[in-house]
Order: sequence, then C-alpha cells, then structure tokens
Amino acid sequence: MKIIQKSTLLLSLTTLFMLSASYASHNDGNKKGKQGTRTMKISITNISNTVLTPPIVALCNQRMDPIASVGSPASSALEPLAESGDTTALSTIFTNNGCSQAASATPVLPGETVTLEVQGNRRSFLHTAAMILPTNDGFIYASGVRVKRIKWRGQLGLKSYDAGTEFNDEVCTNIPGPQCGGEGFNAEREANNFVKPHPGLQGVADVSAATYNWGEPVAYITVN
Ligand SMILES: [Ca+2]
Ligand SMILES: [Ca+2]
Repeated sequence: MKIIQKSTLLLSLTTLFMLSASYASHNDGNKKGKQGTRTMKISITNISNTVLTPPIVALCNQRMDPIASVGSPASSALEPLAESGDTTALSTIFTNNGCSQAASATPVLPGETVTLEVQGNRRSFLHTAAMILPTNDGFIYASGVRVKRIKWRGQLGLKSYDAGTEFNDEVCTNIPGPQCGGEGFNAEREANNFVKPHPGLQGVADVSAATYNWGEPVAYITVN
C-alpha cells in the first residue's frame, strides 16, 4: 500500500513538473512570438513630380525622439537630411537606439518605388525620411509610427515639410540634386527657424513650379 502511495505521489509530482515545464515553454514561445523579429519589406512610392533623395528607413523596438516636430526647430540631424539628403546623422541615432535600418542606394524618381528590408515586427516603430528635390529644405518623413498601424491602414501617406533651416529662395546654386546641382547643406538657418508644412514651390527663381510642384501626399509607404 505504501509503495502504491509513493508511486502515486511520484507520478503526481512528475505530472506537475511536466505541466510546469510545458507551461513555461509555452510562455517562452509567446514571449518569442511577441518580441521576435522577421525581415520586413518597407516600400516607398513617389507619387509626385519631384525626386526623393535615397530614403533611410528604420524599425525600432523602443520609442525615441521623432525625426521632426512641426513648430519646433529642426535637429542637427534633420538639417543635413532636409538640405542635402544626407542620412548619416539620422543613421547614428538609429544605431544608438538599437534599430534595424537600411538606406536606399538610389533616389526615388517620380512614379517609382524603392523597397528596403529591415528586421522588426508588428509592434516596431517605423521611421523614415528623404529630401524633396528640387527644394531648398523640403522633406518627407514619418517617425514613431507602429508597423501594425500602417498594415491596418494598408499604407501611410507622407506629406511635405519645410525644415525651416534654409530660406526658400528657389535659386539653383542653393539646391542640390539632378535638376539644379547646387549646394546642399549650409549651417545658416532661415528666419522662421522651425519645421512647418511645406508651402510648395512659388516659382520665384530658377525652379519651375509648373514642372515640379506637388500635391499631398508626396509619397506613401507600405509594409510587408
Ligand atoms: Ca525653408
Ligand atoms: Ca541650413
């Protein structure tokens, strides 16, 4: 009788242990499911007559300061992006925040799409930015948008902004890129030194508003 009781106890303990192990393993599985990452394809389509400088995209697991804040002065990382398409400083920020990132090797011409691969999941925060050419300091961006929100909506439109870091003189010597070939970054800032919705080209100098002006959004993003 005693032997049977011992066996029963041993069996119960074994069952309990197996159940706990199974439960723990199930929980680990869930954890991995939530925190695990996979390759995600981020596509940016230019639906304007402008050229977008090679975009940078990042997926981050933690919140960080946005690339731009409308109404506030541009950061020192945004200024070179908006004036010359230089993504170096933004890339450093993404690295410091442990994000997975990729930059396009080519600009995005009117009607074209670039697709970049980064690691992330539905809970990741997406960041992207590119300069609009030919403008003095026009750019598009999205920052801190959850992947699941973009997937739920199907796409995310990217509107144009003026970085507030260079006066919109529309003079080609002050505008880099294929249409103008002028200067990119300049440390000077315009009088209204804050990020604002872009007023569009005014046709006041070298750049043809009729040829290059755009509607909103300038581009859109999809995630797969
Ligand atoms: Ca400006
Ligand atoms: Ca400047």
